[in-house]
Amino acid sequence: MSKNIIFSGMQPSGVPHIGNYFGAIKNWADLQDDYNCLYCIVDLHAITIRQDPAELHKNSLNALALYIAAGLDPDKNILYIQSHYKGHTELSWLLSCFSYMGELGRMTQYKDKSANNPDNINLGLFAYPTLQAADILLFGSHLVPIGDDQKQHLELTRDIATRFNNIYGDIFTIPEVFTPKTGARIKRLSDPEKKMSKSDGEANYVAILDPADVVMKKFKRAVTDSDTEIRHDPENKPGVSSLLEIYAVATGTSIKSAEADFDGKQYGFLKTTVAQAVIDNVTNPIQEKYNDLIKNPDYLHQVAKKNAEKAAEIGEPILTNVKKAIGLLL
Ligand code: AQP
Repeated sequence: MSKNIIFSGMQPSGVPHIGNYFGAIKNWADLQDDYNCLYCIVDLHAITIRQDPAELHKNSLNALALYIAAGLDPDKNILYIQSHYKGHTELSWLLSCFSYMGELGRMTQYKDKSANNPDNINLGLFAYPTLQAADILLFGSHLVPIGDDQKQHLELTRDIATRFNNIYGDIFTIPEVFTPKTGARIKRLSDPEKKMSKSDGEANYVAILDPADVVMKKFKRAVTDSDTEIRHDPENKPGVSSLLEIYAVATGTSIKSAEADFDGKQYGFLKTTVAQAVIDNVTNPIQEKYNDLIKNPDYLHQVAKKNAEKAAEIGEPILTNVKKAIGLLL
């Protein structure tokens, strides 16, 4: 029996951070043996915010190297760049005729990114969730592993697919969401009320490619509170709780046992221990492999090309079914 399909992606809008890793990439690696997985670098999503061309170009190939360095096997998974397979934009247009202005306008990400970029509230930013729906539905995906912030978009994908199926029959698979129990929303160290985000600038996030001393420095500056007790209480102690969560996901322990490890300890010790856990278990091992891979851009281009072809092999029959159902002349 063939395996169920997973689709997920990440924007090459900056160097990925530990939120992207714990919320998404780490879980992708954990799921790769049990599913047929497409893990995409969603460059078309990234350009909904103005990107520097040279940076975007560099970040796209670097993201591919990072996927592999983080444990995604390029022979087992379909690792590719979104713009290399035209099926994404083609299905996105078709689905835009089944996406309502009202529902797109209600998306939190649209509201946040519009507020942060008032001079560039473009159509692509508004239609971002329709392109995301196309990414997912194009491959008959069963499961979509994402961080918390993308749950609302996944709900919308399900609504669009259901709406389409109600009109034309069972064309789309309705995907399920997968979010990790811990690590689905890693907070900014400087402001633990907000989620860590690539677009906040590197000073505000712990990048997977930050050298060990930089990771340590960023954690040492983490905002905590004026109390002294180390316990998990997100409402009253967001900074300390966030550090405990990062420690738990970085070491593979539960929040309860993370709390026990720091019982009676001081905040300074908590910060440096969490930093060291991230360095030892995440950033250092990934960087070691990444630094090798990035020396060989030809190999990375080959992986991207071959895998975009594999994606098209899965996507084309589904795209054809959609066009037939709508009544386009083929
Ligand atoms: N802080 C986070 N904690 C846990 N998961 C997170 N993700 C993002 N931030 C966190 C998850 O990472 C995957 C890839 O995200 P993305 O690059 O497609 O876009 P995003 O969600 O908008 O992430 P960023 O870092 O905030 O990017 P920018 O600033 O460019 O918009 C997704 O599964 C996401 O949930």
